[in-house]
Amino acid sequence: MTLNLLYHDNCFDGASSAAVFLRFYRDKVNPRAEVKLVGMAHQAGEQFHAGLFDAEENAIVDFKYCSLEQLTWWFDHHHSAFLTPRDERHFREDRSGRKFYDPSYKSCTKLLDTIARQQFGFDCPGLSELVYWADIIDGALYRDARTAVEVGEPAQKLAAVIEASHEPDFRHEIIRRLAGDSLNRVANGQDVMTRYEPIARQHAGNIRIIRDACRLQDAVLFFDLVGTGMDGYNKFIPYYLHPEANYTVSLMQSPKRMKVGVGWNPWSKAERKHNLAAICERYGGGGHPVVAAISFEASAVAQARTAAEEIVKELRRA
Ligand SMILES: [Mn+2]
Repeated sequence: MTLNLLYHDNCFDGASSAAVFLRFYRDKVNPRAEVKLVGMAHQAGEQFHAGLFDAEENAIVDFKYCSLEQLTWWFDHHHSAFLTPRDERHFREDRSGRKFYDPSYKSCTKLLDTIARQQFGFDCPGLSELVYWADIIDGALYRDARTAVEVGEPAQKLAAVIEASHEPDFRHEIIRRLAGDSLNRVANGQDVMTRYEPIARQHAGNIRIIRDACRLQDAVLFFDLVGTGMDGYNKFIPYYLHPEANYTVSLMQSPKRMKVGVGWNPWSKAERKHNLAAICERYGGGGHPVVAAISFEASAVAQARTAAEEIVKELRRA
């Protein structure tokens, strides 16, 4: 019996969802399943190819829906879960009882754990810490920006390691460990801590780069990171530097893509008037109402910059 488990890669909620699903599947469906883990990244153009679904069972967690018949399990909470209206129709018509979507959840991990518990009698107290932290981290439920940026908790350090990791085998190993061991033991592991050290140094550098690059106007913070070599950052840094900002828009370049990131300050006292996922969907991107992104081809710097500038203007009008 084989299972392909596709999950949102380089994301703590994605890894946690994969770990909870793995445990659930082994406990409630098939303890002897041979499981292949496949990390999925958002990209411009075609998202799925048939080879991803070549096992007897194929599951996707914390990632977009796919209407291929080979998909047998699906759990997601992203606002932009469907690539096309046809995909959404396909999901609404599904009667398998194994595909679940609820964008009101802060994390896919919590959604999965809740449904597995209520509908499949799954009960694994050993995972409760992981579910708790996935919800805090993916839902940005920190007390304040300082707590989010200081990265004091082992779970936050593990999240930073997963987000920055370029080692798929290591990420898979972490998921398999999280499925069977305590979050704290996994997060405090020597191999996680060793990988966190350079990330902590880079994090400190990122704070300086963003401080220098950002421009605040009408409570919208914009920063262009093209040319800085930075292709990722702790998304709370902007609000730590500028608590008075309501929105941030950033532009980043990595070897694989240009990315426009858009976020709402989770500690803002103002009323949010925009759905950021809906704004990004207009440019082929997506995400959640409070944090969303658009991917462009790596060479499309001008196109991405134009989109970022348009979004900044739109948010400033609020
Ligand atoms: Mn998620």
